[in-house]
Amino acid sequence: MVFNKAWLDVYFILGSMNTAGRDPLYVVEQALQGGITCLQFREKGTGAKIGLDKFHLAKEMQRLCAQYQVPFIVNDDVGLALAIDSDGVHVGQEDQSIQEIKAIAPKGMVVGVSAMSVEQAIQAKQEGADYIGVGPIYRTTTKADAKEPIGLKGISQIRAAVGTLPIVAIGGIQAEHKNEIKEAGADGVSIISAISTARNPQEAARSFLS
Ligand code: 3NM
Repeated sequence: MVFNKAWLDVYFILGSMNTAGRDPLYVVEQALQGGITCLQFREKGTGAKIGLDKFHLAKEMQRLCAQYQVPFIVNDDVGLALAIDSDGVHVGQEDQSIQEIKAIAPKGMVVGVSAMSVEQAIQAKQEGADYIGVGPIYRTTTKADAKEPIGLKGISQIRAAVGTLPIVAIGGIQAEHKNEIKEAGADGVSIISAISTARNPQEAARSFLS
């Protein structure tokens, strides 16, 4: 799958701890049926799967995504991304550098990076990130160590600094926020809880479509 910023439109992120006790594959399939444009597997925090369990869950999610022709991205775990040949890998500021990843990843593998400031965004662009995830836009309780929200102003400032580099916004995002976020300069929205804990994840995913 060739990267296109349309991937970022409704970018759903999920780990097995984010599903309000439900089977993550059930939630993923619901979200796929609701029209998400990308899935990121983010298996982090207390109780997160590791080793073979993590590998198998990733493979199952990847299989579902392939069925719906939706790109599949692995958070942080470059080894896992390479092992299953995911469409992409997303890393934070504390993870492996973009150059290191690009040096070992297959040519078409997308590399996304989190950026919380204009400086980090510019650096990610210079290092060759294919897209950046910027946030948190609003307050969120999903990520324990989330920083102060950067708001819509933060998005506009980063957009002005990085030109056409694809941007996806993250943090506390609900469907009604999408328009203002896109107007501020993002190409799409990343969501965890508004879809993953929704009573009906399919409807919740659909509510994010333009
Ligand atoms: N990263 P929700 S905020 C994974 O600011 C993540 O970099 C963030 O979850 C950042 O949609 C966040 O439930 C959590 O708020 C997003």
